[in-house]
Formats: sequence, structure tokens, C-alpha cells
Amino acid sequence: MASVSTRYALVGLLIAVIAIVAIAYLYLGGGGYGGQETTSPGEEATGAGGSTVVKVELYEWGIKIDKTMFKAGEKVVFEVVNKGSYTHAFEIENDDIGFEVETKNLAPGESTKLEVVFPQPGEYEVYCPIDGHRDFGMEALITVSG
Ligand SMILES: [Cu+2]
Repeated sequence: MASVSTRYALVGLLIAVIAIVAIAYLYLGGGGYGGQETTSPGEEATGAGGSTVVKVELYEWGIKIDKTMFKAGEKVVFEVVNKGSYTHAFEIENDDIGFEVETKNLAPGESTKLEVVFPQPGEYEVYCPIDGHRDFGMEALITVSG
């Protein structure tokens, strides 16, 4: 039969073990949150071959582009994702020089890449070519410098 003081000691030990397990669990479990690497939004990603990678989000009703200033001759890869609930597409156009590129139509959640080399300086219009979407606000402007 254990004495009273031994019983207290055992209870104390049990509490200590539970506390250590709880702390270890918090440390190990909580470590998962800090383990993921994040890149800050304004950061410029550079892909293979020295091209500039730019994220584009299409939604109702607008176009979000991470970067809208480029240099002529610069190779730019637009990573376009449809974040909306309608079908959208992404078109870049400069009527002055007969420049026009566009993605296929993207279903909601779908994404694609559009590789562009801007041939010369100027203002390039960006918009969704699907009927009426440009008037709803799905447009932006890209400036290309020499
Ligand atoms: Cu659209």
C-alpha cells in the first residue's frame, strides 16, 4: 500500500507527463503552419528561359493582373485563371500595330498560359472577348516601354 506522499508524487508525475505530451503535440502540430513557404504578392517570379511570369485572374466583373508594365522584346508568360462562375477568356490587343493574342475560352476554375513577346512599345488593351464582358469591366491596360 503506497503512502499518501507517494500517491501525490505519482499524481504529480502523471500531470507532468500529460503536460509534456500536450506541449510536444502543440509544437509538432503547430509546426505545420509555419512549414509552408509563401511568396509575397508583389514578388516577380522568373520562369525557365528568363521569361517573366505574370498571374492573371478573371472574375465577374474584372481582370486582375499582377504586373502591367513591360519592355518591348520581353518574354512574358501570363498564367490566366478563371476565378469566376462564367466562362471567360483573356485577350491582348494593340490595333495600331495589328497585334492580337488570346487564350481559349476558360470554364470556371480552368486555367491556361499565354506566352507573349511584346513587339514594340505602346499601350496594349487587355480584355475578355466574350460578349458584353468588356463593358461590364473586364478590361485593363498594359504599357510596354522601349
Ligand atoms: Cu468574361
